[in-house]
Amino acid sequence: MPMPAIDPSLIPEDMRPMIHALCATSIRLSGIIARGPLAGKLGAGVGENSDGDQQKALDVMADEMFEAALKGTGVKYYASEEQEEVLTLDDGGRYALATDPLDGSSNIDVNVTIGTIFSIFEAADDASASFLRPARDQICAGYIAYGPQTLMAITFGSGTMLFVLEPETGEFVPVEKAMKLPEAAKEFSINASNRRHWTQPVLAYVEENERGKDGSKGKDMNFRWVGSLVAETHRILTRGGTFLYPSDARQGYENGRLRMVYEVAPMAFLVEQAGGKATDGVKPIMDLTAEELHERRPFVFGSSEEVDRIAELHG
Ligand code: AFP
Repeated sequence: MPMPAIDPSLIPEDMRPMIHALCATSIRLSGIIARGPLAGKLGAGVGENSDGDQQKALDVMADEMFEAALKGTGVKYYASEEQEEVLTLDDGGRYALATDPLDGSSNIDVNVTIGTIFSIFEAADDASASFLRPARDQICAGYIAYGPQTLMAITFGSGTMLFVLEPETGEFVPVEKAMKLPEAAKEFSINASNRRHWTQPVLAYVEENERGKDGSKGKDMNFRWVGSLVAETHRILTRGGTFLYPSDARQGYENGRLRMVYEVAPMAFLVEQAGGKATDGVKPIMDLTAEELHERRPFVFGSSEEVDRIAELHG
């Protein structure tokens, strides 16, 4: 598989095998996903992950594919939503990679965009020290979206780049060298079925948006909820907006639903690198440190004006 068409000067020399393995595997995965039911029962429940979430066949398949492909590419520690413990792939490796290999799995059987999310650190002395550290220590983060296009957004800390898979050649072609997340939003995203469980500041923000021009917002806002973090993030990076998966009063949702290490932190890095903001409602995600590998974290991100307003409402 040819190297993705990415400006080599943007990738530290010895990160290339790892990035190539991620690209090559995601291209294979894209082909499987595009076949849907012709590739088998990809959305069938096959077990539970560390947190009791149901695992789908494609979750497990994707995890196995990435784990196998990353061996020998410089990855010392591999952490996955689908595996309780961190794996040591190469003792002499330089990097620690955390991934949600298949995000949005409730959408597998209904042909809605799903994705892979990854976060990369320099490996520390042990597995815990490699991942349980400030999100600002990340040296790379990205997602691959399996949708009408297969595309990859990636940052090495010098802006968020966007690549689109050219199916004819099997290469990721660069289309944006520095994505810019618009400061103003016209859309907001939250799972509205949880309204009765929200905290007061979240409810106040949503109601402000719903009142639109008739209220203090002074403009109407549109509403979107895909149920796939990668799809929402890509839309917001592209045309602005706000995403909220806050803590709520449901059992187990004291810290929302999204996982700090391999969902929240990498998306926060990509968003900040594109000029947006990402918080836990108040504090910048990039300043926060995970205490446990699979911990959840309330997550708000998007257009800076909106993220600031949400922090203001939290007083
Ligand atoms: P699944 O991978 O279990 O479908 O979860 C997807 C996700 O983590 C994230 O991609 C969505 O934004 C969020 O969950 C949707 O959560 P709700 O189903 O509670 O709306």
